[in-house]
Amino acid sequence: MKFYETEGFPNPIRVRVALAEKGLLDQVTVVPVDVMAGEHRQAAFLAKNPSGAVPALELDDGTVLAECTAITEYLDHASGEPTLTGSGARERGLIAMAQRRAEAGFLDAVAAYFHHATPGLGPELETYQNAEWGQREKARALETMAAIDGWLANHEFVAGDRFTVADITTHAGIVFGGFAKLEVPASCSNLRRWHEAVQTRPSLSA
Ligand SMILES: N[C@@H](CCC(=O)N[C@@H](CS)C(=O)NCC(=O)O)C(=O)O
Repeated sequence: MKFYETEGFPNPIRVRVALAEKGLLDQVTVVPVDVMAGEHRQAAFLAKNPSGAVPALELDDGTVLAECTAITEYLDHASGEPTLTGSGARERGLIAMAQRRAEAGFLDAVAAYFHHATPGLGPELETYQNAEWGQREKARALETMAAIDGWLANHEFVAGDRFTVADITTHAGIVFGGFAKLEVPASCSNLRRWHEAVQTRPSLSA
């Protein structure tokens, strides 16, 4: 498999963590994509992923998967028992709910703040900005951090009692917060404690 990524960027990190959790890192060839040089918007990459975003995963039969949740779903079912996306109807539903809330309300909201209300990736790449919307998304990200903090008051992990795709998405939100200079507030002590703990997992330092 080919893993198209930009090292250190939040969304590729989601797939890198999923690959490590599933023990599949040694089965991918990493293909670096130079986002800062605009490579993701050039024809060769758009032919792989018309969304013009990293990451993408090209399977050995040529199929290209994009969108981290879809890639994680594939990896989770491609190798052994599903662990990251749950097993059984109830657990799968709960994990998908937590994942989506963390993605839309936190990770994507931080991304919108970064791209619209800060210099983002710079004038060459940020061709449309709407600062007012970016600020609204910043507020949404802070609200969602508080919500996740509440979930973590009762559970060890974001979607319950085991590490799942919802934890990966939340970790990526915090990584993106680093790009946007939007830290987890001190009031979110559960979220901070959780993040310190999950960072000790080998998959997060892979
Ligand atoms: N929803 C997509 C988001 C992908 C995404 O936005 N990736 C960022 C890197 S973290 C990107 O390619 N940005 C390029 C740009 O903003 O021009 C996913 O789950 O993969």
